Amino acid sequence: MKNNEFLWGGSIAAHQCEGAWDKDGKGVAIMDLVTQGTYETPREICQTIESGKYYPSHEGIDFYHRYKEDIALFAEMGFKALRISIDWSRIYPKGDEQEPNQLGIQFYQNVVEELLNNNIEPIVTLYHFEMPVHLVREYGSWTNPKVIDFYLNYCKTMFEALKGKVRYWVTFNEMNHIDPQTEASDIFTYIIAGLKYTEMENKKQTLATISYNMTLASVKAVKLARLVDPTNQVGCVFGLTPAYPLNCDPQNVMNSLKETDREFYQIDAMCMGKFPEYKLKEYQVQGIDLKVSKEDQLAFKDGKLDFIGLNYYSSSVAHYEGDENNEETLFGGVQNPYLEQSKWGWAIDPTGLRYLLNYVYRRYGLPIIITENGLGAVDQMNSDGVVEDDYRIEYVQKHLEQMEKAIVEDYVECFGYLMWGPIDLVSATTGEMKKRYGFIYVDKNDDQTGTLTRSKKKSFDWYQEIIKNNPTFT
Ligand code: BGP
Repeated sequence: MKNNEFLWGGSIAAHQCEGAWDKDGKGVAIMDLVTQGTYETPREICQTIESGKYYPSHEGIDFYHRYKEDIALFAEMGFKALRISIDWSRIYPKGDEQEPNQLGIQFYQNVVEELLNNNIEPIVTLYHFEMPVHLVREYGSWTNPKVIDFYLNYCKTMFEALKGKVRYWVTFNEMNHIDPQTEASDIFTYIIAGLKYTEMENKKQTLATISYNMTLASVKAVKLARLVDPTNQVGCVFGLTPAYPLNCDPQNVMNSLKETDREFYQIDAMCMGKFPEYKLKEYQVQGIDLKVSKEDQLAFKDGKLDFIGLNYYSSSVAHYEGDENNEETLFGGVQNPYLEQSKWGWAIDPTGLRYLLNYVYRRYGLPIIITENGLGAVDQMNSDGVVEDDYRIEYVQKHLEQMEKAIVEDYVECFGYLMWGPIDLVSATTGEMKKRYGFIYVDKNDDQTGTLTRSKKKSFDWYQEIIKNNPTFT
């Protein structure tokens, strides 16, 4: 990447912050039908909007109306970049229309303009769990290749609408959680593809098809982006969790390698110019029917990524066969006795970030941007109305130290760090507000009280200093 300066900033997603879920012609997206949950209780997925239930995406933090105020705060912190997502259902309310919704396009043009006026580089994700519900009901979501065409049509609309303004595009967020090899939770498959795992008939076949079609959609979108504007830089974002071996028993080391690699076949397909043979063989053995056509082969060749986005929150420890006493963790595997966990059970492992950066860079040799990283925590205001979030500062500081080591000592080409949720927003997995990540506090509570007023936490000034003092790494 030819940036003179390191892309410091943050990442947000439409359905977690915008609100205005039915304003200005927006259609119903899959996340608009998901209620709030908690750590213990999964979010409920509804068929229709039922009164008496609370759907967090409906109000979000009202970024839709307050984006100028929020961008001003990001600019004050010194952000060089902000990753936003476009809600597909604002642009094509049902997903299969001929003509886009101009008011939806206008909103994102306004946001991008505001960012550019504040010298903040927009990094735009085209799919961060925001699919029009109609595409799920009428076409069966990503199981149907027609949805690839609708997606590409939507992408083209946005590439053209933001041409010359947006340089960095992201085709998908975290499609790697769709994995035919493992059991999934309803909420994970629903978030990504609008389908409940338990209701899938032939689970492995369905997941493999969804995953393949999304991967194909991504490489086709890369090519399209370059056709519209050859200066476009296109990446895809993956949420990766390195799996460590429990000990040096070679079998455990092997298990951990397999566990880590499980999430890489889509990246292989997007970076190596072909859908990996090893995956097709695996599918064959498992009775999964998947054919790569001649046309698809060309698409994989033509649509290699320019950069890789990494979302990193945690490492895990691969399953140890024969030891059933170890407690399962959210990321699978067993708990790591060397690491502390967040309140939501995510192991905190700064070194894992350096490990992952090395692993990914050595495998693909492509520039990397850290597109998400951060600590979900319960914040309390002190008597002066300030959140003294030293725990957050410590978390980010330690991860930044490891990132710096990866860049300076290991020569990994990492061109930016985007903290997840620099302003408090709705949690994707639980739908809670109390799981806060931000440097900016938003006065909103899980019982829906609060004025939505924004205020700076202690970490706000700290991140501002970090950005000021580290324009680049060499
Ligand atoms: C990632 C998602 C984000 C974000 C983050 C934190 O997987 O890309 O959308 O939400 O996880 O997760 P949560 O909000 O559940 O704490």
